[in-house]
Amino acid sequence: MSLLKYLNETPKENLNISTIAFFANLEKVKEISPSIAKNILNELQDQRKNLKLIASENFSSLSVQSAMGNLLTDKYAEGYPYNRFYAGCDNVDKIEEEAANLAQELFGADYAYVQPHSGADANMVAFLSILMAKIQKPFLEELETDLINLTAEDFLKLREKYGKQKLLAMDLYSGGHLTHGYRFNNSAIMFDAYNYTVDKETKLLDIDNLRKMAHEIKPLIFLVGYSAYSRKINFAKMREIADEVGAVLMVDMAHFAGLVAGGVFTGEYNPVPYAHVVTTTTHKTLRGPRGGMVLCKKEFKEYVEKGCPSFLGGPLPHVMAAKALAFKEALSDDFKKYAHNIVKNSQALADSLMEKGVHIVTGGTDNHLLLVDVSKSYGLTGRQAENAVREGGITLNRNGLPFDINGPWYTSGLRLGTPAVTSLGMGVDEMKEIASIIDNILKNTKPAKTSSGKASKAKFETDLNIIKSSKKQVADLLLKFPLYPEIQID
Ligand code: DSN
Repeated sequence: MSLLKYLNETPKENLNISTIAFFANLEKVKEISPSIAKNILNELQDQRKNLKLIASENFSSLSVQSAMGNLLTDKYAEGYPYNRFYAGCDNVDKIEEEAANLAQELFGADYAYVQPHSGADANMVAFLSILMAKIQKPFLEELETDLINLTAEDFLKLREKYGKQKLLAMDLYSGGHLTHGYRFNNSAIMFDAYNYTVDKETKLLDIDNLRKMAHEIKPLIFLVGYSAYSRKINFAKMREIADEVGAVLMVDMAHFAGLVAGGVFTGEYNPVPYAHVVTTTTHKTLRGPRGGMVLCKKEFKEYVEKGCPSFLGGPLPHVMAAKALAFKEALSDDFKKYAHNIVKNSQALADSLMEKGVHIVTGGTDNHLLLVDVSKSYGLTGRQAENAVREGGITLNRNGLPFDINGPWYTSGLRLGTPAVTSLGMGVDEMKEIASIIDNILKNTKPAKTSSGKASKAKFETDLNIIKSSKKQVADLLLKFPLYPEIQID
């Protein structure tokens, strides 16, 4: 259907602004590239047809999306509000200021920097700010000079000092992130990086071991946070450890920011009062546009606000506008209910799977995600399980598990998350149904044999009748909880 057809064929009282806007946008895209327009439409259909359990994704509101798709993308605004390197930034100043103020209100932070384009960028801005506050500042003070007047020789000395700094963060397989000192990432090039793991038996963070490592290593930055750990963390204890060894406590709450904003993680489980610097994405549990943000204590503000030039180029004004809307949405009572329901749903999903004998890492979840050990439960790799489940209409991602012997490509796990299905309005009953669909597919899937007769790590055989019935079950479920019902297209 086209915009004109929709306008002509729909009774005036049924015309819907979201549908008109969606069609109008597609028509404009189509003028230049019909294939891109087609893929945008296909993505909507894909997300409507398949059930999204990717723990790091969500469905942002149509208002958030509208704030993102407009002329603000054309504006350069390097600098920060009211201190720009370009003329004509008056409107962007107001937008960035509003987004930052709302973020400060939402999280109770001293300062919010809303320019980072992603969580990885936010982490880089945070790392550099900490290096400047803790290494550069005293170095310059001692020499009674500034960066511009520093001699080439002394600048080399400063660079040598930067290179010797230690980062202590969670190991990737224990649930940490690539930017937390993984060897293939810039964080391991910038820092002398050390990783703590979870306990071999319980797969939980081992605070005593963490404390021991922190005392041995004495890192400049003690980084806490995860992208695949299903438990809450006591940040008061983490701050205690950081203080004992004189480290800066940095928390990456990219995954659970929505649970902090929504009042699920409070008191000692809320990182903002305890950490010196907090980084996050804005598009996961927080349900905003794709982007990043840094929150910090006053002491770090003068460095964090200079994310450009330290790491970033021009900010994305359209995304900052969308962040402001998302923060406003997150300040509502509805969002609080939503955040609590995310956790109720992930616990229901974990419980239902465990009732079927499925092995869930750590035996459950306190947050929005759970890790299924598909190797122990079904004799499959994560890659086989991810693909089999997708054939049955469920989109999720494979994930390495603590001490995974299958490596980061094949993996032994699936990571399931409930932010998106909760946004659709699903509840505990639906989680039970989803658990049955997943279990039914996976218990009827097995590794295919390679030409040498070994079990393949990628190929699999599955029961096509079960795939067909699962798809139907998923479709029926999604019919009851439609994505963007305001957009009425076939
Ligand atoms: N890709 C994100 C995730 O899925 O957790 C982290 O960067």
